[in-house]
Amino acid sequence: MKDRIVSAEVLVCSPTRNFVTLKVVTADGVVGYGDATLNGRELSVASYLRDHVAPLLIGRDPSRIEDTWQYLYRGVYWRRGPVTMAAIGAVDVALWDIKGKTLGQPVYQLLGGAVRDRILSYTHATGWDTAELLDSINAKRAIGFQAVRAQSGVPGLDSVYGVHRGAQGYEPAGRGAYPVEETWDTDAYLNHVPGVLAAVRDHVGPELKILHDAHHRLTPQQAARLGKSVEDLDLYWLEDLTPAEDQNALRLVRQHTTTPLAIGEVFNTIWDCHHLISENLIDFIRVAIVHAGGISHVRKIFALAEVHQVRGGPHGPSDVSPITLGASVHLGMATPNFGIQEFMGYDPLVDEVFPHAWSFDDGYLTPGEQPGIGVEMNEELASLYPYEPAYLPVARRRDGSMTDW
Ligand code: EZ4
Ligand code: CO
Repeated sequence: MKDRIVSAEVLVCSPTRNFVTLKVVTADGVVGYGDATLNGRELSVASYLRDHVAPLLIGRDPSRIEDTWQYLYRGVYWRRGPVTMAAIGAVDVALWDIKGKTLGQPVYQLLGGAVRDRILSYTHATGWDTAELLDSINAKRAIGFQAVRAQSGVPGLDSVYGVHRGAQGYEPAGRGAYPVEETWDTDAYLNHVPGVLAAVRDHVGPELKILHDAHHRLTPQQAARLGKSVEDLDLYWLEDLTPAEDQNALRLVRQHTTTPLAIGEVFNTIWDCHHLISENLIDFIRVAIVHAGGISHVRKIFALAEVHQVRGGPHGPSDVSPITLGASVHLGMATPNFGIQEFMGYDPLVDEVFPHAWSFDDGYLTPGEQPGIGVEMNEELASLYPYEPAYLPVARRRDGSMTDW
């Protein structure tokens, strides 16, 4: 007899930061986990799942992954958007996890099997000044990374995206009832950052892959100027140069520079990026498995990208759970045009709450051979860390007007 879903439960926990997890259980006792974390808006996805999706899952055949995706996407009328798509993403990953466990296979095998032995990954290096940034890069290289995202402070600004405060590693979300307000000055940033990236290239030599994230803060003209000014540094990519809503913004940038462009961590569907991909306006598409509808949908985005020589470079910050990272690594193993996986790393407590078969070694990630996604949840430990309100910062220009964070 066909197995049936008998429960779908939403687990919200905050082991150093908030995570939303969907736990799906079948009549045969198979448990699948999906990540539904949407940084700073966690409870909205928890409610969407708990109040509107979980009841519809009960009694469904868990093997019908694509049909369930279509049911939750097309069956709602109100399509797309980060909340809806993170909820669908969580269901999708939980069902792939169940399928893998039911068939006794790691998910990458079900996606067609390995096309590579391991997944190249990059991590974040950060410093308030160039000397500190170079130390941070040295430390990341010492643990094996061959690709590093370099972010530095900007003279005259007290907080800058991607740069840590105090002794802790960088974590953009801050606990508390209100978002932190930061002051941002794009001119100061543009005057400073090309010199920093040049110093980084000079320090590391030609081999290390260097990436940089402008976090949606530039106009197309400013972005084109930045791309041009760092062209000789042979960056692996410049990320999120312009706000991501405007799919035409990168055309001007493209016309002026050969620096590779990456975008898409805030995209939810293939409809957010099909133009960028099919018009060859980007080199890397950065959708996260959780925020773009799960493995089933991101697989389609990557397939479209393959036609246009665009590579996958999924988002992998600390705010997507180890379940999403595992799902991303499985998909990467089976995707010919996969480029690189962001791997910010997790607090040891997060690794303990989500014990995982995936592992990092010598700059590469591998999914492990555990059936399913290979990430479980220590629910008892998680329950000791209840949800805490936390927000990403907001940014204002020097004149007080709001700008993109
Ligand atoms: O700011 O995940 O490339 N990585 C990033 C991240 C994002 C956060 C937002 O939740 O841009 O650090
Ligand atoms: Co980014």
